[in-house]
Amino acid sequence: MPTAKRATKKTAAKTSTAKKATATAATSTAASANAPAIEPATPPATPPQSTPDTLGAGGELHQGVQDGDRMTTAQGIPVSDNENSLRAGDRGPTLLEDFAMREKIFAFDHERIPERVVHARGYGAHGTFECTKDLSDITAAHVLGAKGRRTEAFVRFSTVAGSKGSFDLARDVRGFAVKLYTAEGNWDIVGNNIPVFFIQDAIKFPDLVHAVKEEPDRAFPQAQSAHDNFWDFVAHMPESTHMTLWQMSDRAIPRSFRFMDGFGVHTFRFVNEAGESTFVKFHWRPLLGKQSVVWNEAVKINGADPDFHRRDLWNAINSGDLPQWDLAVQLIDEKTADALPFDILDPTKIIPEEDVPLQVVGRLTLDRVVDNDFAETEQVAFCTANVVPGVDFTNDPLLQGRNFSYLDTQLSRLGTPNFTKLPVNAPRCPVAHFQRDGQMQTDIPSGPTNYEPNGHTGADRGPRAQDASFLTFPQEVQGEKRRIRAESFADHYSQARVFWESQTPVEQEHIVDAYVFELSKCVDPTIRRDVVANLRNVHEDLATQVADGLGLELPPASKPFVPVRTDLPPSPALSMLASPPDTFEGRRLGLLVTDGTDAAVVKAVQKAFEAAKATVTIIAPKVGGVTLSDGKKLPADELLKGAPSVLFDAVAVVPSADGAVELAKDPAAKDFVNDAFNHYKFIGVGADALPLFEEAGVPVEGDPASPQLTAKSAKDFVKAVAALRYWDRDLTS
Ligand code: HDD
Repeated sequence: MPTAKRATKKTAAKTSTAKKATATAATSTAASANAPAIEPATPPATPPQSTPDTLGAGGELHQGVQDGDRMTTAQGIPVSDNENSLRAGDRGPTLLEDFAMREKIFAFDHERIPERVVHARGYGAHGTFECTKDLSDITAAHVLGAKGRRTEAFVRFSTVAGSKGSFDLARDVRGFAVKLYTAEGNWDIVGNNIPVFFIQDAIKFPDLVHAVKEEPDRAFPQAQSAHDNFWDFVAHMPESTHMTLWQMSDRAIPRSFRFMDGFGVHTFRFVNEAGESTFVKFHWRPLLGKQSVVWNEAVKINGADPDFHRRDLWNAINSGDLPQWDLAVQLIDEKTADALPFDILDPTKIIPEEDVPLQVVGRLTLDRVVDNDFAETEQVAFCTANVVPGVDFTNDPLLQGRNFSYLDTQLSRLGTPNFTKLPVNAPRCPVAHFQRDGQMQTDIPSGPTNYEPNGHTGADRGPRAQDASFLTFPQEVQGEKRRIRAESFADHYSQARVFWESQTPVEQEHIVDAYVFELSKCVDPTIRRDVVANLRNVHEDLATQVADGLGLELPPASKPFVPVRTDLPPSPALSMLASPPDTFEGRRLGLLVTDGTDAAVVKAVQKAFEAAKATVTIIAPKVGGVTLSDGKKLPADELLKGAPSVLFDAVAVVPSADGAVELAKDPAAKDFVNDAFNHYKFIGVGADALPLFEEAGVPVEGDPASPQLTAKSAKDFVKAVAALRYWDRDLTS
């Protein structure tokens, strides 16, 4: 822990010293860039000499890289010139002796570490978890042991398939990994925004990931599942059917990390102080509700702002609009588990909320962006095996495999078992163990005793008292050693059917469209046929509509291992649109203005949306802004050409009469209103805006979600946009 503490202190001091270092470098640059001599006019002061009693300048150990007030090499040697390498003569060869240049390029050459084999593209933030319900009767976990107890947290969101530089709005599962730095060690809940998984056994994970990532011979498609390998795998793995339905739903194209669920996926175990166990499923539920984009929007967002999700999180946290999730648990005793129609160890199944209700036990608030993306977000290392006393595993075969995989992968990514010393990974409680050495050991454990038991380090250095330690739940285990899949895992379609039946017609249409799009990208037509053959076991309506969309003759259904259950009731909780957020809080309005726009309207809209805790982005034909009707200048946040309507949750178009005529000639303005309309968004139509809508062919007149926007109606407009989309808009008219 000393490492973490030191690092935190330095972070505070960092900003000012970093600025100073930059200023120093800039001065020397100005002095030396055009000058023939390599020596700066004023040589830097000689550093104090180390004596046997001191370490470096102040006798302190320095580990920060921006601590000093002048530029040095990593060895601490003051650098005289950061512009010119050391040469023999002013036009002569560069000398190998130039240790400063060689060290700088050496460090640069090694700046990158291997990206995560999955979830490479991610974005992290710090936060706090607060226990809102004392759960000590169910679990000994300290973090949940007292209402109001607060615990430091770090969260990393991610896409799965794309590389680190891919775009944010891929149709993909989102990772939702939470690290809780509890008083009893780090607890990681390494989850996704979808509550089930593609496969039941970890041994299939490499196959799944190989199939979904770019095809190995051609290295494309990148960050997309719409290709032969993925759907070929799916067609041959009926257990993936349930998850692919979720993946084809709008859950896989979230509007923002802030508006999506998180799930622990597996069934875990809580164990209380008396040693009693309860099965548990973890759910993170966004306080601002769930929201997704539509596919056509996702495609365009990826072009307009590939960093849409990370920018959203960064802006929200920095503007004090702190994202929050409730942690809810489903608690299941052995008897309830036995009565469920599915095996709770099977990660391709959910437990419907209607059967086992959710209980909220805590709240997560993200309140701080990272100081450094590499040091924190890239180097953070999660592991499903990081559990604390009171939390334990089940025999879910996917979870068991994961427990091995995460620790293992950190070695190839971070290069050393000492990754636990990195500030973002270090526990915030004292640690005491006898693990020593290894690459990049930053601690200097003193004394000769590196073993236990011993007679020197005292009782507190040995294993802690049993009751305060992690005790594995003593579940009885017996059976023959065999490679076998339990019969209770054999039903691959019934819950997929429940999911389909629980969606609203709009959501079902989106699922069908997604299957049609993805399968249309498969070059081998047998893959389309085989996938649709599986879908016939889910629901005939789904299979028929997908086949129709593909222009495919309906193939015979594939043979399920066990009969599909058609008697299971729908679960309304599975639909996002059945219980929409009904708030515009945390969302963004794009307000398109021109010279001469009515100042009163702008003011009223800004006021109304601010009161609704939403953001208004001013968009204008020129980023310098516009002059409003009252003669005042209004700076723009965005240039119209750089801010298509896909970047906003709702738009308002309030040009002056002359401005509307100009906008009507501008393709960017026409796209702006066309897309907003086609993406079912609410559109506030200014009194003089109609020429633009007419020229763009957007029939806003009579459209209930495109009301006239005046200074007086701004408050009504902000209420209306809380519906987020007007799905009943008839796009054929
Ligand atoms: Fe995994 C990363 C979530 C199955 C092996 N996984 C990773 C991350 C998340 C998940 C959120 C990113 C963590 C971060 O932000 O650093 N993974 C899941 C979920 C799964 C799942 C919810 C199923 C329920 N994963 C899974 C299996 C295996 C892995 C079955 C291997 C047997 N996952 C990994 C990994 C990664 C990883 C290769 C890549 C980078 C890392 O771990 O640290 O070990």
